[in-house]
Amino acid sequence: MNQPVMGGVAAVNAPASVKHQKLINWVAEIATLTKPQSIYWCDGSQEEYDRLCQQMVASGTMTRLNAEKRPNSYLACSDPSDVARVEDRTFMCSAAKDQAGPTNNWTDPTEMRTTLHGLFDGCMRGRTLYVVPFSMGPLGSPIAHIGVELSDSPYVAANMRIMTRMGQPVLDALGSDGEFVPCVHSVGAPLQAGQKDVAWPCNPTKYIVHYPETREIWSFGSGYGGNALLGKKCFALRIASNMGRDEGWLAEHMLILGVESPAGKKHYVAAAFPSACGKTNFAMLIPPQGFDGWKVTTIGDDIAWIKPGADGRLYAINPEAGYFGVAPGTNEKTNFNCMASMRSDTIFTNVALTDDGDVWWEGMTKEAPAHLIDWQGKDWTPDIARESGRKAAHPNARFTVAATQNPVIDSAWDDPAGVPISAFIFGGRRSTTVPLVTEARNWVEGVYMAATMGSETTAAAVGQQGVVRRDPFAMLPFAGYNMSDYFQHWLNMGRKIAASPAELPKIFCVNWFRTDAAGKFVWPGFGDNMRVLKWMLERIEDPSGVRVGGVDHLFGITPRYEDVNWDGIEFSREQFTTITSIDRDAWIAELKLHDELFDKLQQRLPRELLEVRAKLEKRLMS
Ligand code: O2Y
Ligand code: MN
Repeated sequence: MNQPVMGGVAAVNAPASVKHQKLINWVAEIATLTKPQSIYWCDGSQEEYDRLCQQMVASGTMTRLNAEKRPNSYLACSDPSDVARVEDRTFMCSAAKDQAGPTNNWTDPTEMRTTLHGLFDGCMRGRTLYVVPFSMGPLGSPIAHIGVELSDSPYVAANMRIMTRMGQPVLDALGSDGEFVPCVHSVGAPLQAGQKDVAWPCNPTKYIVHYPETREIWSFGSGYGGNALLGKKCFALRIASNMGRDEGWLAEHMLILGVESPAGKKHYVAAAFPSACGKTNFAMLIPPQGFDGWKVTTIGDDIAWIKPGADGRLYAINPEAGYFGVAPGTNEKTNFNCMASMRSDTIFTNVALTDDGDVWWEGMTKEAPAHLIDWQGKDWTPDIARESGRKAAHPNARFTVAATQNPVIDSAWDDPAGVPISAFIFGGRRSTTVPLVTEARNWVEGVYMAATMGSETTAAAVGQQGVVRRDPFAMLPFAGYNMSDYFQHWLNMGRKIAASPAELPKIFCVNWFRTDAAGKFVWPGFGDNMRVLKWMLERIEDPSGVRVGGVDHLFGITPRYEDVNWDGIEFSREQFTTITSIDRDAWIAELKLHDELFDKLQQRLPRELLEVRAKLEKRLMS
């Protein structure tokens, strides 16, 4: 229930069940600064979610989709200026600049607090402040952590209910003195008395700010995705990576999947890929023909929190409870399970509306509908698209859907203990140079592979296309502290596991994107990635390579043609050579690119990685 304004400041009026005085005081403090019209504490119920969505339909923020086509689903279209994460406006405000390191934007925290105080003063006027208590990970899990987001956006409150465990159970878990990460969010669009609201309020001035020492997040000006749903990139990666470094665990930009053989042998792997490399597709992979009895199941599609267990092994949870995936390109062939997940109870953002009240995006069907309303509310036809190049859906259009709607959700996805990780996979988009799959010879060489990971830029990103950018561990925009120290943390974690009775997880590097002389992808990808996964699993089960072999080359071990299962596909030895060969000249050039990254990171770079670099060069030159 909204609370009345008292003496110019909205009454905090926390529910009687809230016993956490520090939380109540903090809500009062932020309300005094931001001056909302009312304060609403979210309980996370279905009734509340339905009510918020109905309110947004009435205000024009959302359109309810045809209940027969897409039950209980909505379309929200953002302001055209507010469509993606704003990396250049994202700051890690550590006390010292070198704590943030050369890959993060940094501003002195005192200076930033002054700037933000000015922006947040009165920024929620005329709006409701939603108190959104959320848990990243199963409530009560030793791997999970709690946050509270104060936001003036009902779109954020509704999305947070899908993306996290949100509401009253979290307040109950907090009790009177539980720890939480405070997250303050405003769209930065106060309303004067009588002023009519717009469908998607936001502000051209944007700040996504993290204070790593005090574990705080402040976000101003955007209502979109990673900028506004603060549990995701801001907490689960940037702040959590700081927590992980200090407490001895890992917060990673990784999907987690389970893979089970017909004999019932099951392993979990965590995989890191930069954007536009098919992470959600890999997390929901359907094994191809010839793999009868093999099962792939999803724990998570984007983020992994990984802590050492009492037995020394690494245990992972998906801190999220939903998927905020890219819609364009998703279809029944590329990701059947994802399409099945969003048949109902989904919030779509920036896709197109069909004439019969459903949604559509580029790549959803072979043929586009004859008429649509595009994501900017304009008429769209295939002819208009041909003439103007205008897309029906924004390339970064999204769906928000609960993980429980995924038909291949793993039975342990919500297990507070997490799942044991047998291997890490790192991948990028490379048309040349990097083989289909390589197993690292040891942990340090695996960390080197991940640290020097590169990916070719695509049309999805601003700037030149086809240029190789380094994206260490796929964490370039998300590592919340100095990247060199992050590498050191991975090396330290390996040392710790090696000193325990547990087996070190294997590390693999993959590249689904090698092309032939005509520039065409050689590897079919999607479900056929199962062939690579199977080889990895066999290597995990048989580390000495007695039963399943490979060739030892410059930077690791790659399967021979006969080491891969080719049932159900025609894929020649020559094709296999095209995607696994090591070109000496290309690798000499590649090492120079590694040097560019290392030069940027300079003196804090771990010595072990420079030693691997030197060894690689020696092998190349011999
Ligand atoms: O544009 C946004 O705000 C979404 S970014 C995102 C969303 C889901 C999963 N991954 C990402 C990403 O940028 O890595
Ligand atoms: Mn991501």
